Amino acid sequence: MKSTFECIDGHTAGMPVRMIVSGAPSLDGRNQSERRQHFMEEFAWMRRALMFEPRGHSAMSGTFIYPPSSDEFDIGIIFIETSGCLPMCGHASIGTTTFAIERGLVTPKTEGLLRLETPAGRVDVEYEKENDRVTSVKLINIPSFLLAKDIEIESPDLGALKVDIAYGGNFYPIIEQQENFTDLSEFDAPSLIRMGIELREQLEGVHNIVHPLDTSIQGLRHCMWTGAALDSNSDARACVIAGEMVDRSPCGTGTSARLAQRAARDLIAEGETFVHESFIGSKFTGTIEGRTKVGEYQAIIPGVRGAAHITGINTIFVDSDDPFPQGFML
Ligand code: PYC
Repeated sequence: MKSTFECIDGHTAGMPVRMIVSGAPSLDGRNQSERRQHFMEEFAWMRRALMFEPRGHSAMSGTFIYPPSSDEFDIGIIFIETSGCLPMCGHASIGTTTFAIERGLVTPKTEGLLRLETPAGRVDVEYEKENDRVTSVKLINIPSFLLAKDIEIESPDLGALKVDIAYGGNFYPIIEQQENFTDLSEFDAPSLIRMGIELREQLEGVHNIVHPLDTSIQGLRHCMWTGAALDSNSDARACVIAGEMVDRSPCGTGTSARLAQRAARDLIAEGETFVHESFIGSKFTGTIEGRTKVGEYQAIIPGVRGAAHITGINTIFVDSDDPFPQGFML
């Protein structure tokens, strides 16, 4: 038996996006959140086949696109990563919007605005075009909030640390520069990954990390180490550990979480920008688009602007004769 997937490959700020345009499984559910549950229960093999080696690699990330569940949206999305199915992914939303518009795969109701139905909720995406090229994309992300601040934790490598946890579509422990962690630039990527995984496990043991309005969103799959920007025009740098790899982009949901954290700490206001650099120096520009509440939490509506590029068209086969139909990870 052979399955065939037509894909558009590209990247957002250096982070891969593989948008699968044919071969998506039919999913049960009244919305993308329920469809995500069905996908995770029955189609994990498909995610592994398309993300893992030899068809993907340890930092691969992608999306399936679906007709939306109502007129309120233009397109439905399921996010797939090497680490699982995220409720929301910012860099993949920027990439998917760019690729779908450039390739004419979706006709938005309003030119310049694509309304995404993601498992975490509605995400409006404003895009700018020059001829056929989408040059800039701004996500108006889901309400984001600071869940907990100044959690004291003992890192086996670094000693005593203070950590905030914020939500921006996923939950992020954020380690700002402090006495025992002066800058992410002092560590290599493997050390940041190892320490990030350790810290996540420790925090999950001491803190209940659940979205107040959607209990299907819980736990920590990410971690954000911070540092001084490389470029004097940027505000700060972050190394986001997603699953077991480093996000090459500044991370859309991570940038949203950091904006929520900074807003809660009165470090940014509406009308100001926050230029966030990734581990490799690529950039997203964050803004505060509005304020709201999520359950008991004061929240913001984050804006995240970035750009994406198509690198190729890929037809992927998954053949049952292949010794690695579900791929592998080292
Ligand atoms: O951009 O939101 C994001 C993201 C999540 C994991 C990797 N990138």
